[in-house]
Amino acid sequence: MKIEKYRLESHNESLIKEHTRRFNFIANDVPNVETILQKLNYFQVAIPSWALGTGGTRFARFAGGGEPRNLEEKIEDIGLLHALNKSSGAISLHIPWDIPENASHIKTLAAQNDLKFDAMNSNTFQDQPGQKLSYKFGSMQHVNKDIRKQAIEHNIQVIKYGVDLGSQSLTVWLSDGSCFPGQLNFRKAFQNTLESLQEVYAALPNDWKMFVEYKAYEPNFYSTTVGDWGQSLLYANKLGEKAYTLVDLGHHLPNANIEQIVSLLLMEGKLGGFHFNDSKYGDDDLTVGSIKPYQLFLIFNELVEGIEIEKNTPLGAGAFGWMIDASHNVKDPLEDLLQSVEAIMITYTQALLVDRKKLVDAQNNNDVVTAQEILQQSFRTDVRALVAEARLRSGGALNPLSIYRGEKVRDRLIKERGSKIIATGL
Ligand SMILES: [Mn+2]
Repeated sequence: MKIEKYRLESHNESLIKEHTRRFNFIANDVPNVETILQKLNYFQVAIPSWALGTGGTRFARFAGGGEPRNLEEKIEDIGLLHALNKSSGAISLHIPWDIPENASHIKTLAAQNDLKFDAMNSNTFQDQPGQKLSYKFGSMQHVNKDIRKQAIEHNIQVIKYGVDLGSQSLTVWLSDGSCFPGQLNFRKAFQNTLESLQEVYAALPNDWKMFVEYKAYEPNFYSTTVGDWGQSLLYANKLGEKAYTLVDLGHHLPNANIEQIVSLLLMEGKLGGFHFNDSKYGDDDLTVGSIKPYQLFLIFNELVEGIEIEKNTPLGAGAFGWMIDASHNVKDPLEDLLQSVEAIMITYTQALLVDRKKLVDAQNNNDVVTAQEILQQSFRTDVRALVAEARLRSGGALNPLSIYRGEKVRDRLIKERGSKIIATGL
């Protein structure tokens, strides 16, 4: 479904007076407002095709109704989000949950919704119906060469789907590892995985990137074969210049200093992209910015410094894969995605406000207090009106969540698609 243009305009009209007052207030305080608005305009976050349905837990899944029944409807849902927030103009496909049977049709539909194809995601962490060999004991690390071959061929197939759609990157996340000491040989598992990744890497088109995503634990609870950023970086360095490390915010051990990891990966030119989510305990996949907004700010602060300042490239220039990777069982997934994208845009804006020159001076003078004040000054600035202004100028909604509810989008989707639909995904 679509929200009619005149409904969007009347929504904006109803809020414009209050918005203008708030925007003028903050705009007076912020140098380079126009540059910031342009950068916000440029920055797009991909929505994964599995995030449009209600997420499950190990125990149950409570579908919310009106979930997309196929890839076409998933694209329509993301198109709706993008029409409202103008910042989610990309889709990241998961294979085999969302195989594009007719690539040119899917490509056209995406273009009609102003969406690009971000990274393709392979899946060797599940057995699919009719699959010959099982991934129960791993995929690329497996002791059986035929199983490794099956995993390699799957990834090459995913690249082919991506080429047809105009995607330019492959994200490989492996659940490979072990649950008990002695179950596997760490070095053999690493070597097998490396050799498998090398074969996939060899099949990458020249203009493609490979993202190697790491995760500390789960579903394996003793060891993970791509367990942290060090291991991912080892693989990426051994693979070659088209291979990068991908950071998923939920994939670290508790209290890891993710901003420092980001900073060093950028220094090495090996940060490929990001999966945004938030967590309290583990890989909780909660809404971005809902638990640790200051951590998110510190990460964006490193991204802005390492990319915009050092390389003089806006974050949104297309060199990195930015994606939401969250999943919920208690929220309307579309509302959650609106919240997540909003949190990202707010945090990016706050990071743009950091007075870099003053920060460097404070660091060089060992002025710890001033350094902290500079960061917190930006983090504590209410930039919501700047984000809303950027959205307004791009033709989006002043308040996406409010118009989404006002237009009763979920009720309309349930009416159109039914209440018992379960979208493909976990
Ligand atoms: Mn992820």
